[in-house]
Amino acid sequence: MDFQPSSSRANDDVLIPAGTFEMGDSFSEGYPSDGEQPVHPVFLDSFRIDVTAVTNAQFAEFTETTGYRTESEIFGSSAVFYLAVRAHPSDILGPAQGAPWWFNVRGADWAHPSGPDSHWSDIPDHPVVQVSWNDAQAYCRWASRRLLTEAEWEYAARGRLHNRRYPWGDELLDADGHHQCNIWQGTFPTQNLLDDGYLTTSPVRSFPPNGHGLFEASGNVWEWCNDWFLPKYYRNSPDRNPPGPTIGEGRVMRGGSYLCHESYCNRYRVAARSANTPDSASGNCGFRTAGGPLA
Ligand SMILES: [Ca+2]
Repeated sequence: MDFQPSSSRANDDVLIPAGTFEMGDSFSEGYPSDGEQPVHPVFLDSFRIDVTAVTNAQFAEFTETTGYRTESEIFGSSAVFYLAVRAHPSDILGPAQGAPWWFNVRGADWAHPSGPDSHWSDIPDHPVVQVSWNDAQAYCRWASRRLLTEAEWEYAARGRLHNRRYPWGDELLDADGHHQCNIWQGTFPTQNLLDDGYLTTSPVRSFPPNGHGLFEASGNVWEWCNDWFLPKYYRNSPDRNPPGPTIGEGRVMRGGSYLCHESYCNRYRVAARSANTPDSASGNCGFRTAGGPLA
């Protein structure tokens, strides 16, 4: 299901026209602690958005041009899903506390996304992962781009649809039974049936685009947004170009990943929210960029 060849240069992007949408979970399916409600109208000025997440090839151009070292490279290790690890056993430093399906792997970084025995050049058209929010900001500065606000992300991901569950509608499968995004099928985290074809990342443009032409807005990898994360933000956020809270501990992540499953993390829905600290990186989080002034 490859729709177009992906570019190793600057991303293709599309203009999202100004408009108003209903932001939030109108199905009451989110985890209450995530703060997906109340649903509230938001007006946004127009902006541009990448049609795909930033790829390994694009991130490689950034690091080769600038010499930039990501935070995982400086730390010397990063989080890899246990079934994806490609490393000598001595480089597996142990499971993450509270999430034993994540192994902290020495030598895992954006260029070695599954550990030292993996390399980005084998998967140049996959989204870059093992990048922190700070790394994503560094890329954006180099590319004269910026991260999306959380409201921009949701507005674009909805693809001209209103109050729907996913970027393409309300059902996970299309009329022919095909998967529309890369998530987890089976029993998390032990058995992945691979019905959608992928255990971990898929190439960008592997699944049909939404109504704005955005690929993989749902599933595949989480995408960093610019905002601080505050679960109660929707209760009194601005109704025009909300910039996110002024303070926080984590930065917003959107879209869910190949590890999402209804039983464990149903955050592949378009209203779903999550966050991580800005220096964190993992094998299932990347980003896409925006153009135009930040709200
Ligand atoms: Ca999958």
